[in-house]
Amino acid sequence: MFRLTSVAAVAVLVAGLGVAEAQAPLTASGAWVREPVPGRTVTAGFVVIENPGGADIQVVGASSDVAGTVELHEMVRSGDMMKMAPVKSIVVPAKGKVELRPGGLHLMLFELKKPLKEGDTVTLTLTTDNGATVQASAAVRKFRMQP
Ligand SMILES: [Cu+2]
Repeated sequence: MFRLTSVAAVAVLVAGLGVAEAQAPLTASGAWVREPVPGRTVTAGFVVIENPGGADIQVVGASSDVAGTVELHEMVRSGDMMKMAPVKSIVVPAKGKVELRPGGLHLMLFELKKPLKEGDTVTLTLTTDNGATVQASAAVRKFRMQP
């Protein structure tokens, strides 16, 4: 019994070290994509990215099975208007998270390969600065402004 426990403890320790050495993976949750305006081939995607590791991780790119190109975007103030602009990377802080949401950071999906309707599911893939990828299954939803 003692022996079994020790082996398990060592295995957990080794697995833990392995993850820390290679790279702490990001997790993606709550992903969704806005139903595009009919006839448009561009839309936005949102996801919460968490970094359980002890070092900051940069997301440097994104892709999707339904889009020709995906860019990382932010909203910036221009006079009294909010405009969106591409960003090179999004830093996910160690032991922290970044929330991509309407009005803030988001993914921009261009060259949609098919019309997307509420209820569809698409895949979003994020690429980190060390070449790792994390995938999220994103539900297509209509975006309704809060009253
Ligand atoms: Cu955008």
